[in-house]
Amino acid sequence: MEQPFVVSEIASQPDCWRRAAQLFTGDLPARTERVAVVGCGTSWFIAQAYAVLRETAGHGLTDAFAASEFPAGRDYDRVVAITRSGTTTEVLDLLARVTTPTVAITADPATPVMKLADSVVVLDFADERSVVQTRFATTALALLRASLGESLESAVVDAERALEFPLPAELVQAEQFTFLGRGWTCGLAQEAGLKMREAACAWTEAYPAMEYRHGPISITGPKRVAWMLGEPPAGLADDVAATGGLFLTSDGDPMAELIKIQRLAVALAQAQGLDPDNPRHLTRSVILGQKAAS
Ligand code: F1P
Repeated sequence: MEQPFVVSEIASQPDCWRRAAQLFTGDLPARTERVAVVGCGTSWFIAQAYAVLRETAGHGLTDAFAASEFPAGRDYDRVVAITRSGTTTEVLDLLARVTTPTVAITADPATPVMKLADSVVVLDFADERSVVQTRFATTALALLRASLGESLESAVVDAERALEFPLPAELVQAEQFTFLGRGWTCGLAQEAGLKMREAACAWTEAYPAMEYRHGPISITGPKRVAWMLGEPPAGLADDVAATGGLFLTSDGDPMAELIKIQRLAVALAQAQGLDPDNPRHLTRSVILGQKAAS
């Protein structure tokens, strides 16, 4: 049987991140600019991760919004739009509407975003055949992390390890997954949950880790997983163990941890006979007619 495209796309992430880390980032926001980052679906979750990283690194106020929820009347110096396809309606509508200078990150230089954004960073080498985004999303984040002065070297090494990591049988047999994050990894946790829903129709949830005890813990139990991206809060592992659920975490780069989850999503899809490249009801991008867009 032929491998789905997503398998080789997942495997190419270390190379893509290396390449992204070497790109010119002068078109991306400069220090002190007040920035809004927007996207839809996966791209929104990457926007969330970047927003926290940029602000925490002291580069200036950074907010993330679903493109459809961009607040009217806010004063930003720059809008950063993330869109693999370059065709997502809500993103294009926003770019056409705002008077703030804009920059887009896309995979496809033959799409409308090229004209609608004031400047564009093209990551065509990270484009994908699978509807489900993996490498474009993490490569965009690698680029954004590099633009903040971060070295991606150890992330790349961790990513290579994550590709070899044997997925434990109890993970493949689990019936529910809760992904947890703190700071910038809250966006990654959301992306992890989305990946498993899209590719494997899995029951997943995602929360900031400290919110887990405020209700979501009721879901965890035997055959269910709580998976922390990044460093767990004190006592969380014990709290999950007390439910009978499986707690997972690692010291590696959280983007590498996401790779393990992408691989699990593919494994779960294949175990059910699903095509992880083409999830049901999903298209490469959402292009709305005029009525639905308003
Ligand atoms: C955004 C997106 C994807 C989702 C699906 C529909 O696409 O919401 O995250 O998986 O493919 O489109 P884009 O704006 O980044 O191309």
